[in-house]
Formats: sequence, structure tokens, C-alpha cells
Amino acid sequence: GVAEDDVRTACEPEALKRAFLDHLLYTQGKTLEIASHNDIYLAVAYTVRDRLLRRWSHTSSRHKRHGTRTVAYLSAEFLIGPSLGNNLLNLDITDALRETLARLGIDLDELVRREVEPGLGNGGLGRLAACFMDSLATGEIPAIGYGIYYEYGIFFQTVVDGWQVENTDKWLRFGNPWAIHHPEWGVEVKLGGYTEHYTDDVGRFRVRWVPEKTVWGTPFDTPVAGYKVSTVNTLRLWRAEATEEFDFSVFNRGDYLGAVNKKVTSENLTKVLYPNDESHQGKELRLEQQYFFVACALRDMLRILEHRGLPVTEFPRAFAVQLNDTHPAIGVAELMRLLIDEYLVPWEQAWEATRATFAYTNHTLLPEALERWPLELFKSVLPRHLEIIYEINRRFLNEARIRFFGDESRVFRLSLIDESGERYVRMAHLACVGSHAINGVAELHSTLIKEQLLPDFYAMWPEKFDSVTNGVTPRRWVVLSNPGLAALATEALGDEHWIRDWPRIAGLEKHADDAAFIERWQRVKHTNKRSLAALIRDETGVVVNPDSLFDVLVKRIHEYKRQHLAVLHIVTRYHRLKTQRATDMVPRTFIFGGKAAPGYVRAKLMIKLITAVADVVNSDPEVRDLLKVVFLPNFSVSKGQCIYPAAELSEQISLAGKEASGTGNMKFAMNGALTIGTMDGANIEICQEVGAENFFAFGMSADEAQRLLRSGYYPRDLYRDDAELRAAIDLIRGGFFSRGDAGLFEPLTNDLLNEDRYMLLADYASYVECQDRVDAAYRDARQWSRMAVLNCARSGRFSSDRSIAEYARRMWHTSALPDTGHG
Ligand code: 26Q
Repeated sequence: GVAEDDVRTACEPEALKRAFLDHLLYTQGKTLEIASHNDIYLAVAYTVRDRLLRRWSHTSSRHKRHGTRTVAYLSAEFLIGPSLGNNLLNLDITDALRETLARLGIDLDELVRREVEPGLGNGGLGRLAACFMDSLATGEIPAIGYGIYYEYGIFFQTVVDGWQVENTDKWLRFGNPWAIHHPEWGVEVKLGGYTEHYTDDVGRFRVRWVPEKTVWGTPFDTPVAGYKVSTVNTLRLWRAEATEEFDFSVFNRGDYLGAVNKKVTSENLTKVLYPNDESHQGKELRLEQQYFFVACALRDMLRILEHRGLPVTEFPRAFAVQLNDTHPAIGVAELMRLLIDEYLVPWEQAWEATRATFAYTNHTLLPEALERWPLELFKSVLPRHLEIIYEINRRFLNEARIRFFGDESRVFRLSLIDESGERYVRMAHLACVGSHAINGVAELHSTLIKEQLLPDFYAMWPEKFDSVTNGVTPRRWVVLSNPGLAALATEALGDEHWIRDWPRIAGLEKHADDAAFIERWQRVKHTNKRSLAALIRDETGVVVNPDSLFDVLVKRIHEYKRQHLAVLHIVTRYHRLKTQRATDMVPRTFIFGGKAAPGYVRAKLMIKLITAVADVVNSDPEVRDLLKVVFLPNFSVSKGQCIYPAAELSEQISLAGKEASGTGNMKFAMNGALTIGTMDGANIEICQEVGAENFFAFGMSADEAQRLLRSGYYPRDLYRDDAELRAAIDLIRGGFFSRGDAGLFEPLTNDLLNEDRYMLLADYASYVECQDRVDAAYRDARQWSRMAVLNCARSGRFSSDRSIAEYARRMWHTSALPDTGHG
């Protein structure tokens, strides 16, 4: 493809300049003299997009010609982050474009820095989908990501008086140059209504779904380039609008305002991303969103199949559909509906095809996060799907009765319908039954799925259960975010192969004892810390010391992630400083970031606790620069890119057994931060890889935590018996951090003393003791940096390239389709 670059898409400086100026004038309608920052950004983006599209059209025709299996990654979230820098990197035109623009007086790096990112995801799950899209393209695996083109992404967080305030994220305000709208590939999606069973004119039993309403879905395609390969895959996100017939019918009745109103209602469907992760609420609009994008995706796959001249029975050979959690699990029933009702495929054959098509990734064990839809609600939105689910369930339970002869309680537990109280559809059960493969996202998590979450399914189909440990893309999380480290790695390793083959980073290990290398490593880290300090000053006004230990906890705010355990530790340090002249303490800067779901009152109070402690500690002259606490507002992909490279200590302190994997932990390790963490999620594997001597492990194991909980857990006893813990909790609940308002943090402190579901008090002593060992280790800067280098060098397993290779081989049965240049 690249060889055929024409005058429009060539990558030499002259061609880039021509293209940029053309777009500025003919797309933006501006000359350089009057162009705004946004005009220039858009013209640059269009210049880059042209080059993506040239490769994209080659990739599409190659995929069509070869007819290999395409991965369809279905996800309600894709948290892709800013695009410009990443596309330049993957197209390998950063330097050429930087030079070209510099000659026109334009600073490319500033354009990259100021890009506003689409926040089309909540956190880990959405970001994982984005890393996977990068690795799929880099691995040249034919793939399409399917999701929702939300008009409003995750809210923009500000902090007012220490409290989180949510602001709307109207990310499309200045235009989105990366996506191309394709109204011609629009599809109609039915919702609500009822079904009619009838016999057709040739005597077949048929079902007709008579919907209450229909909406029109149209795709926005974002090209996703692989790193220095010609493959460009597609991220296809769907937007809902009113159907035309629908409008006409109302117009004809003369109800103009009514018609406009219905149009608005249709558009509501993809208006906003639900900002709560890990807590499911049975909201009708959310179910409609899920069905909407899945119905669009499957219709689109059928269109592609037809375009390739293949019959519908070839569906599983043409597509491997991966369900990113249960959010798209309705796809199982939808594919069945399409095959049975519309293509008249017999049930058994349709079911076999469906199972061969789908695979399901679980991302959580938390009971409150498992999706269940009240039966009545489900029926009112998807009446036909409920019938199909009943039939899937009837056949499945008959199979289970034979397999588990006489064990009706097991059949009850396996059912797709929860009948223990109010009746619900269990989406995880639907996903399990309808998939040929089910996986967790880290070793421990996959074990717990088999033993605790879905033991009855595991007993029935042990061969379906698998584990694929998450990974993150080293392109964004090292090369783009940490250019200093990237340059050092390339120099030390002699080439850039590590960028596409991350395990080669192991080659840094032999430099871990080389004083000159360590010195350069430290300079890189220090530079990154200075940039983060500048960002912190700009955003919060707090001045932090770049020579202090940067101790970072960034992730969604949740009780199970235990940000308040970190606060207890900080308060303990503060208490030591005030009561003992603890002058030998290592100066630390504690950096927090993360969003709380707007309706999650406790999590918002945890933010207030962090900022309240920060206010007191930061302004106490006695503390000097031994302790600084900052809450950096609006943690996002862009913020992450500034934070991970500057971090020295990565806080991964969830209660063991609660964090499915974590992926921030991997970004930190790759950037040479040491982890202080529990034996939870992928922390366990990170500890294994980097070596226990280079990892600060603390707290109970998942087993120990469960045993303690079962044998009777009394947090108040721990409070009574540990003077430092008591002092910390008493300072908080006595109102010391809330101007005497003793009631403010009571919901948190009372809970810790009485229930403490996430067992902070049980892990507190171990955590504080471990933090003391961190201090001791940090005092020896050479030794600390050595450990940091080893963390990076031994993070080879945590590239999403490895995760994708495992999915491709074990669940998708698909492989790379590289561009040989020979057609
Ligand atoms: C569900 C129903 C209704 C509304 C919202 C939701 C919803 C939305 C987002 C439920 C869950 C999420 C996100 C979950 C998530 O991010 N999980 C994280 O996934 C990461 C990638 O596998 C893991 O590393 C984390 O451990 C896990 O918490």
C-alpha cells in the first residue's frame, strides 16, 4: 500500500505541507494568517486521516479478497484517548510532520498536547478495548470494533471546595476529524411492542415482531492504524437517530411538534455514556443502548457477509464475536433471532452457529456489578428476545437435568432466569450458554470465576473456561507518554524492535547495574517528575517537590479499591510527624486521581476525605515538604500519559479477590514504578514476573480474606488493639480534617468500625509496615532505580500484543493477515 502513495497521501515533507495547506483552505476555509488553533489542528488531523484512509482502503480490499475470519470486538466502551500523536507514531510520520509544520511556524507537539480526547468509556474496561484495537491492528489481525458513538462521554470532573462536581463532556463541540460518518450503511433497529405467531403462506410457523418504535442507527468509522504496518482496521461506533418512515407517518397526521419530539426521543438513545462502572442499575435506556449497538453490529456483519457473496450459514467462519463483559450479551439472542426469524435457519443449526461465533470475557466478580434485567422491563423492550431466551433456557436446562441427574437445586442456579425473588434475566448466564469460550482477565480472577462465580457452568463445561491476562499497548503507554524512556531503551537495546515486541525490553536487565545507565534512567524519571509537578501546579496550585517520592494512586474511586486505606496511611504519617519528631521520614508526594460515579455517595465522600486531608497537611508548616497530598482532577487517558511516566510508587491496594485484573498496574510497571500492592488481580502476576524482592506486597491473600470473613470479622477489635490505627481513625472522625465537623466522614468511619466490607482494618498494619519498607528502600537511590529498571525490563508479559495473540489462537482461531505487497 505504502508504495502506491500518490501525491495526496505521500509522506515527504513537501507533500505533507501541500496537504496541510490544502485542508486548511479547502476544508476549513482559512488561510494561515487567520486560522485558529482549532482550524490548524483540524487541517493537520485531516492530513493524517488521508494517509490512514489510503491504507484503510487497501486493508479492506485485502480482507475481502482473502475472506479470512474477522474479529468483531463488541464493547459498550472504547476509551481511545487522543488520536493525533498515536496516529503519527503508528504511521511513522511524526518527525516529517513536525519539521514541515515548524517551517510554517506551527508547533506540532502543542497540537498533540492540546487535543481533547473522546471520553467514550468509564475506566479499565473501555481502555482495555482501546489497547486491544491497537494490538489487533499492529498484529495485522482483521478486526472491527463495534460500539456506541455517545454524544456525551464520561463527565468532566472538577473539584469545588474539595467535592467532585460533574460537568458535561460535549466532546464533539469542535468537530471530530478522525471519524467518517456513513449514513449509507444505516440500519433500522426495532424496540418494544409485541410478537405475533402465525403460519406463513407455505405453512411454516413464523414469528413477527411488531415493534412499538424503531430507531435508525448510522456508523461513525474511525480508522485504527497498526504500528508501522500497512494494516488499518476500523472502530465502528453507532449513533441513533429517528427513522424516516417514522417521521413521515407522524407528519402525515399533521403532528409536526409530535414528530420532532419523537425524533428527539430517538436521539436520546446514544446521548450519554452511563457513568457508573461496577454497579449495575436496571435502567431501560441502558438496555436499549446495549441492544441498539449490538443489533447494528450484527446487521452490519450480515451486510459484509452478503457483500462478500457468502451465505448466512458462513457467519461463524467469517466472524469471531468477542463480548466485552455482558454489556453486549444480548447479541446471543439477537443472532438467534436473525437466523431463525429472518433467515429461517432451523433452531439447532442456528444455535450451533451462534455458539461457534461468540466468546465472552468477564471483568468482574462483584455481585452488584452483574447485569440482571427485571423480566417485565426486559419484555417491554425486547419481547421477541425474551421468548428466544426462554427457549434457549428450556433446552439448556433439559441438558443440565440429564448431566446433573436429580440435582434440581443446581438447575435452579444455572437458569438464565433468576427466580429467587423478583424475576430477572441473568446476562452472564446468557453469555456463558451462548459462547464457546469464557475467560477471566487475570489468573486469580479466572480461578475465582470457575470456583465461585460460575461453578455450575464450570462443572458442566470445564473446557470452555480459559484465562487471558490483560495487557496494555506499549505504543501509547511508553513510546508516546515517555519519550525519554523510549529513547533510552532504543539506545540500550540497539534498535526499536522492542516497540512491536515488548518482551525484548528484557534486554534492559543487563544494564541494571551499569552506573551510567542508571544515571540516565534517573534523569529521565526526574524530567518526567518535573513535568508532572508543573501540571499539578497549573491544575491545583499546589507546589510539589520533584525530589520527593512520587507515590501515585489513580483509578476509579471505589470502596473495593480502598483509596481510603491510602488515606489512613497518610494520616498515620501525619500523626507521627506531629507526635514524634519523625524527621527521618522520606519526603513524599501522594498523588490521587479518579472519578466517582455521580450517584455513589460514599465514593464522593472519599474524594472529599482526600482533599480535606490534603488541605490540612499541605498547609501545616511543621510538615514542611515531608508530606504533600494532591488530588489531580479529571483523571483521563491524557492525564494518565503525564502521570505514569513520573510515578515512582504505584498503589494497587484493592482487597484481594476484588480487582479482576487492573491495567494501570501494568502501565506503572512498564514506566519503571515499583508497586505496593495486594495479591489481587494481575498484581500477583506482576510480582511473579518482577520478583518478590522488587515488589512491595502486603495484606491478606484472597483465600485468607475469605476465611477471615467467614470465621467472623470484627474490625472494632482491630481498632481497639492498634494505637496508630485508632489515632488515624479518631483524627478523621473527630473532625480534625473537617473544621470540627465530626459528622462529615462518619458514613466512612462508622462503616470501617462496624462492617468494613473491604477489610481495610485487617490490612492496615501490614500496609503501614510495608510503606516503612518503601521508605527504607527509597533512601538508597541507586538500589531503588535498579529495582525500577528491573520492573520495566520484566514487564514483557503485560503488552496487549501478548493478550491479543492468546485470544487469536485460543478463542478466535484467527491469525495475522500481513500485507505482503503482492496483492
Ligand atoms: C453496567 C450496567 C449499567 C451501567 C454501567 C455498567 C458498567 C459499565 C462499566 C459496568 C462495568 C463497567 C466497567 C467495568 C470495568 O472497568 N472493569 C475493569 O475491567 C478492567 C479490564 O479488564 C480490569 O482490569 C479491572 O480490574 C475491572 O475492574
